[in-house]
Amino acid sequence: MTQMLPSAAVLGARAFAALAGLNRFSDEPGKLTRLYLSPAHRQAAEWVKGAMEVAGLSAFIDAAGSVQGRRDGAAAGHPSVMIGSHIDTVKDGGRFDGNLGVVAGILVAQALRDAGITLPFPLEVVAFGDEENVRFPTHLSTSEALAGRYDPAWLDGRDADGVKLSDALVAFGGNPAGIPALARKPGSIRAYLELHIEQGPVLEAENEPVGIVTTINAQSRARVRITGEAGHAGTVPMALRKDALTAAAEMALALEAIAGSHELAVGTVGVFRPNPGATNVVPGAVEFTIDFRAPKNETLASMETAIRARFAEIATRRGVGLDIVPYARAEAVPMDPALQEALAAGVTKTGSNLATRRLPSGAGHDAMSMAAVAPAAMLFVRNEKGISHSPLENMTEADAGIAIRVMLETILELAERSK
Ligand code: HGY
Ligand code: MN
Ligand code: MN
Repeated sequence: MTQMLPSAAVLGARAFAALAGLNRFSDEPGKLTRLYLSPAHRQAAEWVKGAMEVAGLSAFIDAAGSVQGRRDGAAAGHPSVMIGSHIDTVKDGGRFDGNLGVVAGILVAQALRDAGITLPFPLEVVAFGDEENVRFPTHLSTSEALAGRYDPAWLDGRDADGVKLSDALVAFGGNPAGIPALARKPGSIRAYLELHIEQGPVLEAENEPVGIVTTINAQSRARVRITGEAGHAGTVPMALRKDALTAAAEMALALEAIAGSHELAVGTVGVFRPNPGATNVVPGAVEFTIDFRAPKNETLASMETAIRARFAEIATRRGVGLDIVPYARAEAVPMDPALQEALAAGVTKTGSNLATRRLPSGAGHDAMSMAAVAPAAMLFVRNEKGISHSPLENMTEADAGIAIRVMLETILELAERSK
């Protein structure tokens, strides 16, 4: 049966051609910025829906803005196997983060349809729209919708321009009231599989094209607001200042030190907005974000305690106000062991010389949400120097082809196991 299937080389070429089509849609000319519910997201969603239909899937854009495609199995009533990832990006992001996993699902469906193979279970492909959570204070909201864990408070969240998520969703063509109905019943999805670039250095360092994810690290994000006193940069004596920016800067360095002193942890201040932001004004306020992660939940909890204590001490000593507003928290999510084995079988069938390397994920993924409603597993594919969330993100067509062929072989392995 597998002789009818496209080779890894053909799949890689198809993937790069599809990504070139999909990545025309950006909110910023000359960069790849495709934020949730933006005009570029709408264009990309329409493109994905069309590509799904060409591949033999019936497809629609759902109430939360994700694109869902489905091809029925040989018999009714079986739980589906879903391949998913996301088509939203960070600002000035890379071409492969999320997009590759969606294109992979479409190409797997197309290859099975072209080979005349009907699976014993429905095959679904989903392009989630809010995995990066860059525009609104949400956390994996579109996959959480399918997991039945959508937080209605997200609808009231606002972006940097003050646009409310619910208003943006309606303008996009979505339907806030229709989100609860997106929740999948436990047992209705037999497996959720996601192909994603590693966004780290391990596979490249070990000269392996693919790897199997064991666990997705725990993570927490918060918005922090520092309130000091704006003043004339030329007249306010240093000893009398309540400089919000220098207080925030000391907190950013404290986060860095805390992350550095916890095992395999990371901590990042990615957004830093001083106000009013004028050369000759002592900043009266600063809004910044913190993002910290660790492989173990208890490490994350210890970091959170240290962060709150250090930030409070700095605020008191400097006489500024401190407001920490957490908006996203995810426990570490182990990947399903049986699905990891199915992926390992898919790797071996693709190339006996390929290692079934296991490794954790420092990055978050929609698989964290989907693991709440289905067994979930992820396949990593090597990307150049592990660079991601950057226009320098790159990978080879050959590796993309190998990874998509592994996904194809894994789906066939699951079909075999359901006999
Ligand atoms: O931030 C993350 O871990 C993911 O890329 N959204
Ligand atoms: Mn991603
Ligand atoms: Mn990302």
